[in-house]
Amino acid sequence: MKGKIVFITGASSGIGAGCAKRFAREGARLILNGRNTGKLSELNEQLKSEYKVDTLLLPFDVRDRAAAKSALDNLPEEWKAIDILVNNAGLVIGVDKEHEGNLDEWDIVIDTNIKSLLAMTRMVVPGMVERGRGQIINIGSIAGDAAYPGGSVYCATKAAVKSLTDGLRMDLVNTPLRVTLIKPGLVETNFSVVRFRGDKDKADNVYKGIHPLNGDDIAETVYFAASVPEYMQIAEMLVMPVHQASATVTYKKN
Ligand code: NDP
Ligand code: 8X3
Repeated sequence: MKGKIVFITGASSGIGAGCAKRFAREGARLILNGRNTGKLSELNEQLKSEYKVDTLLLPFDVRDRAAAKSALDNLPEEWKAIDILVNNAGLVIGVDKEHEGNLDEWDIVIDTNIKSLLAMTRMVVPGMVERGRGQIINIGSIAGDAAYPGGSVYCATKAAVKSLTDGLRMDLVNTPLRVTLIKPGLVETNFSVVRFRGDKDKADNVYKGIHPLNGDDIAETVYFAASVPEYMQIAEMLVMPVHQASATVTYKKN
């Protein structure tokens, strides 16, 4: 892993930040994306002091195609040969019923989780094909396996991530590139705070009575998928807390 260039979208928080730390520990070089430049800088300082890692902060909104293209086209020469793309930036807003929710909020969710992931893939993967090496690791979700009430749009976006991942793996089958889908279950990050539009109590309630995973746990699985021998391809991993069996079946102690 030493010296490999890993590009992580949504690295300013949760799973993305966990991935940054995990790859930093192994001496990778990191391109870190997110919108919140304050949080990215904080993470960067931590990475520099703990792991003496080589980093490049690339703050842009992944939905902004022009900003993304400009950032990637203008990468300094020594950062261009991206080895691993972690398509992690994603979110959901609300738990509204499909016939009652806010279309503008759902545009944000669909644009971030599907269209931006596709755009990043389209912009980064051709270079990997040219160089004859690379891996794309998409962060899907258990929510992509089956819809649940109040989650249909988010679930649909993560089902789309599964299809995009499977299709890409097929399209790249005659290349040395690897394509991985990680599907986390309950992970305590900022995800639920965003889902409940900043209501921390409601967000905390999601994880009451159960020991959820954290961003570092998922980072471990991402790193595992990246570190197996090159002839081996981890296609898909579903990762849950012990007391979770599906998106809707959990055992919570009072
Ligand atoms: P967090 O809210 O902690 O992190 C989300 C990250 O995505 C942040 O770094 C945020 O950065 C970034 N992001 C969101 N929108 C944009 C954007 N438009 N442009 C650039 N970056 C963006 O949540 P998680 O770490 O939990 O979420 C990471 C991924 O994991 C998501 O795809 C989510 O769907 C998925 N997931 C999460 C689960 C969970 O239970 N937590 C379970 C299954 C999957 P910033 O705000 O700085 O832009
Ligand atoms: C997030 C997990 O169960 O809230 O992807 O949909 S869940």
